[in-house]
Amino acid sequence: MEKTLILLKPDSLQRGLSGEIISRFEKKGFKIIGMKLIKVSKDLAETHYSEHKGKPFFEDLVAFITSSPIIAMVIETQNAINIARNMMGSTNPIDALPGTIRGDFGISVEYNIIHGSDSETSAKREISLFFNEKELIEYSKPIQKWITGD
Ligand code: IDP
Ligand code: MG
Repeated sequence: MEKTLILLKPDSLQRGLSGEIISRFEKKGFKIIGMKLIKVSKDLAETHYSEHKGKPFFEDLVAFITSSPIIAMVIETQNAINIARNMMGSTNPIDALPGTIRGDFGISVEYNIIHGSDSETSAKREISLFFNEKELIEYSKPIQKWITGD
């Protein structure tokens, strides 16, 4: 099963949307294997978003993600990365379709609610930035066979 890192950004918690968003992933059939509330440090924010270093929005992005707590989670299913990205919607809520998380709740590209890894390589890198092995819990859910046949 594929794993992906999801961050519920500070605006999610400030706006009381975290339960709704977690619920969408649960209902879709993802298994939550790691979850925590954290205040992201500047170092972690800069490392996590290092691909954007030098871009005009980088400093504001780091300031935003460190401004208030986030919920970090690792969720798992078949094709988890692409399915989660589709559920999130386009980066800019202007382009995000209704029915997606950003399409339903977002207005601004800076305050766009959620992060999700965009490839297998970034999922591996990002999961290891936010979680150590002991914090990821493998367990079985009997309903799994009714979701994916596994
Ligand atoms: P993603 O979050 O959909 O993967 P990325 O391109 O990786 O999008 O950008 C990371 C985050 O940086 C976005 O979620 C968004 O909050 C912010 N961002 C991206 N592009 C812009 C921009 O042009 N202006 C301001 N913020 C941006
Ligand atoms: Mg990205």
